[in-house]
Amino acid sequence: MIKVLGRANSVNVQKVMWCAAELDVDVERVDIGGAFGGNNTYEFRALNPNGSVPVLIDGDFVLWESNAIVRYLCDHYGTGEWKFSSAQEVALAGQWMDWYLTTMHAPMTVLFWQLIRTEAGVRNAAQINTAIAEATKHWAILDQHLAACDFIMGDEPSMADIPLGSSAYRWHSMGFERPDLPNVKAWWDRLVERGAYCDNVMIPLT
Ligand SMILES: N[C@@H](CCC(=O)N[C@@H](CS)C(=O)NCC(=O)O)C(=O)O
Repeated sequence: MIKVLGRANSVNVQKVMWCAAELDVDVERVDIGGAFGGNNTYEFRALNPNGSVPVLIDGDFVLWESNAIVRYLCDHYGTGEWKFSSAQEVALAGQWMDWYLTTMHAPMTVLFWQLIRTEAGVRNAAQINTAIAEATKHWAILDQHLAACDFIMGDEPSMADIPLGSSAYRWHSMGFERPDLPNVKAWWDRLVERGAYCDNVMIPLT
């Protein structure tokens, strides 16, 4: 059976677990990282020299970087909308996945650390406001895209939805005044209807 090393409340682990559940792939997840530790051992760093989670072990194949793992799972185990047949579809899905990583992840991480991991009395309001403005700019781009489709690649969910969709739970659950982005909200409501999403992504933030 495939193993995923990583704690369930890591957004990067959630991407992988959500994807595996959508593909109906059985996964044994092992709690590593955060309060569980275990990611700074010699054995773990032999698997992932970064000491970060998730790590996927599929037989003798080892892979780290959550987006790469999602791509591998879809390519190797996906069917239907979970496995693209054209280079253009793969590239477009990759565009949104990479965009999340290079653009959206940073302000969303500031918000998460400030609003969830930092006590109310010592939060940095300037950092929070800058991150909200930055993230809003990016979510607005997705909102415009989603005006024409139910999911990022069209009528059905696909790997393109995984990174942004995982982050969307945090965006809609953290306590701040959200701008009105109706298409992003409607897309998130569609994700919430999916058991695989609820079970693996909608894990209490605190
Ligand atoms: N770019 C990497 C980032 C991995 C990463 O930073 N993981 C965090 C959890 S979200 C981690 O391992 N933090 C240390 C820990 O959990 O102890 C990926 O997408 O897999």
